[in-house]
Amino acid sequence: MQIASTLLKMGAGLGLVAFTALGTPASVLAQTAGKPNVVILATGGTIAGAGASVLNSATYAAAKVPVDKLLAGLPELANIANVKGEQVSQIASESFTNDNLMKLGKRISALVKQADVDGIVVTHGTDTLEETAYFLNLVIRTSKPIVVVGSMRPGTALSADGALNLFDAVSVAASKDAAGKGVLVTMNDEIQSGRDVAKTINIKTEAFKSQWGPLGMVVEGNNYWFRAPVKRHTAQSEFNIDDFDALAPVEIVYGYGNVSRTALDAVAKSGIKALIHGGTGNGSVADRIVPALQEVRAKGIQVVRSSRVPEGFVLRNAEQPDDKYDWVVAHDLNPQKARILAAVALTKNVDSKELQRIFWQY
Ligand code: DAS
Repeated sequence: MQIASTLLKMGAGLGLVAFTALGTPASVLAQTAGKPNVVILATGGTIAGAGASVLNSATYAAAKVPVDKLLAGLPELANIANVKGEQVSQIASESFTNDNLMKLGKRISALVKQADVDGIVVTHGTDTLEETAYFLNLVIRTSKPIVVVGSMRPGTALSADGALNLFDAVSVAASKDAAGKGVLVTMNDEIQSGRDVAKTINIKTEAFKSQWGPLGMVVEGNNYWFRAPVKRHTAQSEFNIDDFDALAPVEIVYGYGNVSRTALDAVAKSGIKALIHGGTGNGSVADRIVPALQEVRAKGIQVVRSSRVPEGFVLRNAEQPDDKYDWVVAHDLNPQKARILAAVALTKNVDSKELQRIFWQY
C-alpha cells in the first residue's frame, strides 16, 4: 500500500491533477435529469496507472488509481452524461483470466437490463483489451452502447492520453447513434469495432488498429461514422452470458522456425476443448506438427488454424486439407481472438462443422 500511496502522491503531476482535481465526490458526478446515464466499470490498466514523474510515459505502475479518482479528474463528463463508477477489479490486463471476463460480463449483462442505464464504459488495460472487447461483443445481449477504453500512457505523464480517451468513450456510450454497432473501442480519436481491433504497437498512443479500418471517429464529443459491422454481435448473437458460468478451456500454440511439438503435446494434455494454432503465413503448419495436430483432433479436441501474421485471413483447405483433417480455420481472427470465440462457442455442444459456421459468422 505504501508504494501505491507514494505513487499517488508523486503522481499528482500534470496528469493526475487532471484526475484528482476538484475532489468531486467519489464515483458519482452531479446527476442531471435528461442526460444519458452511463456506468463506468473500471478494471485497472494504464488508464489507472501512475508513474514517478511526468517524464515516465512508459515506466509506471498500472492499476493504481481508483475509479472515483478517474471520475473526479474529469468533471467535464457531467456535461455529456450522468456517470457512475464501479471498481470491478484493479489489475493489469495481461493478468486477466476467464473468471475476470465472466465477472465483468455478468455485471454488464445485469446493468444493460436496467431501464436507467443507457450505456456502459469499461476502463481496461491495453494488453488484452481486444480480447475483452470481442468477448463482450459475443455474449452481451443488448443494443445499448458498450465502449471499452484504455490508454498507452499513465495520467501522470506528459501528454497523457487517458483523459481524452475516457471522455470519448463516455461520449460515444451516451450517443444514441452508437447503439446496435456492437462493442466499441475508443482510442486516439477513433471508434473501432471491438471485434476487429487489435493492439498493433506497444509504445505509441496510436496503438489500436483494425485491418478493416475504424468504424468512425469521435471529435469534441461528436461521432463521425463511416461504416458498420457486418458480423453477428450483441443483440444478434446466438450466445448469451446469462446461459453459462464458465468459458471452455482453450489454449494457443505458435508456429515458428525449428518448432517442436513439445509445447503442443503439453497443452493437449491440459483438458482443453480446442487448440488454436497460430501458424506462420496463411496459417501454415510445419510438416512435423501436422501429425501432432491430427492426434489432438483424434482426442476430440477441436483444432483451429489461425495465423501469427497480423493482417489477412486464413483460407480453408489452402495450406492444409482442413476438410480431410476435420480442422477449423479462424478466418481473419488473430490467435487471441480465435481463443475467445472458441471458448464461447464451446460452452455449447457444437461439432466442427458448427464451429466453422460460427467462425465465419462472428
Ligand atoms: N500492462 C498493461 C495492461 O494493463 C498496461 C496498459 O497498457 O494498460 O494492459
